[in-house]
Amino acid sequence: MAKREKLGFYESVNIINPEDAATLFKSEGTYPERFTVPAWVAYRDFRNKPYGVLLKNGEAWRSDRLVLNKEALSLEATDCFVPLLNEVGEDFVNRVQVQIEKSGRGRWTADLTNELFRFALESVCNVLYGVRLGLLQDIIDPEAQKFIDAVTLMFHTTSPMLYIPPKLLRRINSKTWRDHVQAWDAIFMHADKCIQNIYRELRLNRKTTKEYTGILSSLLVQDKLHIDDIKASVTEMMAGGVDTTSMTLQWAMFELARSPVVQDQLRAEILAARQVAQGDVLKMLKSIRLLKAAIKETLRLHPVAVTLQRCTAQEIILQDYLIPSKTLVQVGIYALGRDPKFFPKPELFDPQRWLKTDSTYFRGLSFGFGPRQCLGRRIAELEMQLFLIHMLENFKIETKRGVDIGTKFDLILIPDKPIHLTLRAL
Ligand code: HEM
Ligand code: 2DC
Repeated sequence: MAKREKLGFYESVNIINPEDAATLFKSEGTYPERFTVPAWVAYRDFRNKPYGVLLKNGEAWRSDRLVLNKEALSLEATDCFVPLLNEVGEDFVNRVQVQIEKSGRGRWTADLTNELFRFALESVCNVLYGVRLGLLQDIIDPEAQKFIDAVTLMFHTTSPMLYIPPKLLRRINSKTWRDHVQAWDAIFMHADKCIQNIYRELRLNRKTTKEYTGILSSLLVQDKLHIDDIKASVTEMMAGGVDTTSMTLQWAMFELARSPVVQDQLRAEILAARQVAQGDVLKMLKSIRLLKAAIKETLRLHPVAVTLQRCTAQEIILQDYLIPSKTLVQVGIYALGRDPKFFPKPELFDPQRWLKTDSTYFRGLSFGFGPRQCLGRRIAELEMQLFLIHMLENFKIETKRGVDIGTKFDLILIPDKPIHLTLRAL
């Protein structure tokens, strides 16, 4: 059951059983480490860039992460994200409405990949910087589009370097390495520009406004992290905020298009929640359990990360095997999500399965687990909830029947062909 395998030249123990995952995560300790993506470290070492939380370990990771948790995961902070993400969701709807009017047919059919990239970058930047980039307008800043393309290229060029050492590719000056460097250069350059703008503004306007102005301002004002560490982690969050939520939303709309009954249930839940909350969005988010389950269900079938990994901090026993300390263990969350032993009728898109508390133990792991879990989790969840609320209130989502979309590994998991969705005005 637990299987030894090689990931390139990395040996690892592979598991999918939720009980084993529980054992692994319960023993991970204070400084959990995952598999370090070699290409990402190689770039930073090559350019002499500091690591953010994504790549740090030990005490350096923990002290940064504790400060960042307060800004990105605490309830205090996340309540402030809601109005920022809500307005971006509303603007996406407006953009779709314009496209529908242009078509003159009451509907719009398209591959929404780039539209969703723009939405996701607009969203994460509003939370990070408290600034609208205007990416939901017809004409956008070419720098922003470059950033989006750079993140995709960065992921794409990372995967070959899981198997071939980046040092080697660098020595032979291969295209993969060059593209990878170019991609990260573009990412850092643009993020730096955004960060500098806020930094400058903050120095000019010394008056401390009471209004919430985003994660970066908060970090700068607090002065608990060194500016280089702030920059490194904010850059990671900006890059991490593009392909992850956008691809998940695309899959979510695809699944809802194929399950019109579920789609109607969600719409009914949202309408009821809106009425009860009387326009208070924060309140509304507390009564949309099925929508939250639908997002979990989407990530079960379409996780962003194919596996979770931990380097064991101590000896553990999995399925009668003794796993030594410092062993890389991978939880195959893609395989887990599709295994009938753990999810009956796994091919069925059924959000309700998450509302039965007895069958969810260590199964919802899409954002990882514990102190090392996804730092962007709350941003991602709120962004996706608010997006789907507004979309379902305004459009019927449809897709051509019988089109099978598979999954491709491009470091993150993505659709293996374009998904065409139709948005019909309600
Ligand atoms: C880490 C998934 C969106 C930033 C992770 C991990 C997973 C994950 C599985 C590894 C966790 C672990 O090892 O336990 C996802 C999914 C997303 C998403 C499914 C959306 C659907 C985001 C967003 C951001 C972000 C929007 C930025 C705002 C990060 C960072 C880490 C991380 C910085 C590394 C944290 C650390 O090592 O301390 N994510 N993510 N992610 N994610 Fe996300
Ligand atoms: C890729 O074998 C496959 O959230 C490898 O937002 C193991 C592995 C290790 C780390 C994982 C990675 C996989 C997939 C992408 C993840 C990453 C940790 C964080 C990252 C899951 C499964 C991601 C997408 C972050 C990326 C932030 C970055 C752009 C600065």
